[in-house]
Amino acid sequence: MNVLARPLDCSEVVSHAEMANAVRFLAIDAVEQAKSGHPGMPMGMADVATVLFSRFLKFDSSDPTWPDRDRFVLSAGHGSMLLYALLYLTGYESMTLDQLKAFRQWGSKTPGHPEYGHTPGVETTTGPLGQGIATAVGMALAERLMNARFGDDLVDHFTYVIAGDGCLMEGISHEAISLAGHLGLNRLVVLFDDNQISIDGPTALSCSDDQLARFRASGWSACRIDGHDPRAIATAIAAARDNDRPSLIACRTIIGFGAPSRQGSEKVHGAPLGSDEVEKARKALDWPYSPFELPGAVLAEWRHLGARGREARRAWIARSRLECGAKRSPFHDALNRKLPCAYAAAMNGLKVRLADQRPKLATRQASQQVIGAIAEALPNLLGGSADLTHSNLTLAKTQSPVQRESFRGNYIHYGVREHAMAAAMNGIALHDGFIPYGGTFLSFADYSRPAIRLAALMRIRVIHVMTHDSIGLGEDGPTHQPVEHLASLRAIPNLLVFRPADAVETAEAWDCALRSQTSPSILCLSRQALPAFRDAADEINRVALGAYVVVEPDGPRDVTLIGTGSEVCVALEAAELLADEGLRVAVVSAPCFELLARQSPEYRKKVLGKAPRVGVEAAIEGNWSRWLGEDGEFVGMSGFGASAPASVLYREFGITPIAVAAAARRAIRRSLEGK
Ligand SMILES: Cc1ncc(C[n+]2csc(CCOP(=O)(O)OP(=O)(O)O)c2C)c(N)n1
Repeated sequence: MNVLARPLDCSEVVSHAEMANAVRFLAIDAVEQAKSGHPGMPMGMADVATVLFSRFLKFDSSDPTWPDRDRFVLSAGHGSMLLYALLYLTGYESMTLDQLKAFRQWGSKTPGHPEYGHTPGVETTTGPLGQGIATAVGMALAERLMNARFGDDLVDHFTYVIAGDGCLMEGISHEAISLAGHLGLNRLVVLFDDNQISIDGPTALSCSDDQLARFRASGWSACRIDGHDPRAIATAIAAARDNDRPSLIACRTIIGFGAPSRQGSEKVHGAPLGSDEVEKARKALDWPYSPFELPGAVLAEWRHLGARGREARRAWIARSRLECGAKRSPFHDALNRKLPCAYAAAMNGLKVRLADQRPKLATRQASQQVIGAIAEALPNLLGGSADLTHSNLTLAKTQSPVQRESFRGNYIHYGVREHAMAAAMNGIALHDGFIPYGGTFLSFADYSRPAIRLAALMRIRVIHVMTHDSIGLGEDGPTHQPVEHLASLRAIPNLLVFRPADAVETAEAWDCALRSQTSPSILCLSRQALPAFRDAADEINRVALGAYVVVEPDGPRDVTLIGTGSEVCVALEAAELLADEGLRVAVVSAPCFELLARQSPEYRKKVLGKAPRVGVEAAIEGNWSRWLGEDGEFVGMSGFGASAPASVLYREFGITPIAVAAAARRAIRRSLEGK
């Protein structure tokens, strides 16, 4: 038991039941007031949450971001009122009673599902089932990695998760528990709301898994308890904390506990109880108070609990001063999201070298050189791949694998678990201490997409290295050739999708991704070698502009050719063909549409020009029309690829300098006819 463990009875004057009922009724009343929400889960899990928060969770409500706090993840995000009630009761400043009364309303701190960055005390955004538990695996992993580097005095906390049947039914949960079991993440404790009910009715309608056997098979310890018995809950959590494996505690609960005619049924999952049933629940649970009213002693006891971690936090601050001194230390550096000076020197040195040597490289190879050049300057860079290390080229020579025997490594073999990798990277970024990047093929971005979307929503720095970014990968064929992926990823708000065209651009794209503290990034990289066209005579990061002019003709432009990634060199060759005919052709490289959209209208006009435009990208057209305008032409894919050598595919699908030149002539002709 840790120093925060408490005796079983909450206090002399307030019983466990009263403490738990405070949570229950705040949830009931808020859902009732909002006329929408999910009362069943908070009512069912109030006992478990009360025991966790009152006896085990290490936190200080006055400092929601204290680095050594325990992390609490409500994976069953629909039960958000459970979390909001706890934040209010334990005294988080921003969570007032008025916020609970404004549950699910515009501008409130109490949105329908918990949102990271919106509500202090919410560790991660949840709602899409299964994401929370997988994100928590990343948090628990980050804790072990930080602990291995900085020791128990600075890093020594648990990650607790409340997950429901839905979370465990989702496929991502399996990838996540398998990874956690493999790595032996013993600081991870999952409290499973084992109420056997989901929206359609009893889980028996659709699921007959033996969850305990399933978790045990993945290397977890697992037990089942009565989720309404505080002693059983406390005993199980204490045992879980004392375990050398991650732990599942299946808490058998009654959904909607206390609502006499609805408890135990799906009817209480996602709708207000209604005033009659609320009255009955008040009688059944002996809670004779009006909506949002709390007995003073109960609130006082909860507030006392919310401040109980203050001592532990102060002791931690004292220890960290002793360990690290007042000045900067590696520990502070790890938590500081800014990049160290040594990084800028390493990155600039590489750019100069690449510009001098002008190597013909696949951009995945260029990326490997980037990682190699910056890894030592960025000790908190944490690499990995979903079993494609040798294709993604994500491993630097100086990196070593993370293993359950040693968390001192800095490269994670995520296994063939793209979705869990993406969610774990979210958890690692949320935990703080590391900049996670992970590799897979671009065509498998769809496997990771729900977690990528959450990273964008949460505004966190996570870097996806997605190689084999077009038909240019060749013989593996259409299953592996992304065509719609660029467009679909570009559709996610706040996601930076980079498609660098040569080695210098690849370095610049990495630089942008590392500096983007509030956006996740996807680096889309080629399998095939690409010629260098950039010299880096100056230190300006041109990729950061989103698009820039590579070739500007003398005199007014007749046409502007815009390419991304491997098709910039197609545009450059097309420009030569057209120039031979006396046309004045500009070529623009557009490695990041999102960053281009953030530039001033003047800059965009200057780059895109007034002349007709032709876009070229070995992918479907998607949202290119924004850059090409009404009169523009697009040269790319209109369906799936095929299995053949890359050069044959480019020829057969008509993504060639000749095709681009022909499109340019058409665009010029049309524009002349229109004048
Ligand atoms: C990925 C995903 N699919 C579907 C939903 C919609 N949904 C929300 S809760 C829920 C049922 C979850 O059941 P369970 O975890 O047992 O929650 P409980 O009924 O116990 O509250 C569903 C299908 C969702 N939020 N996320």
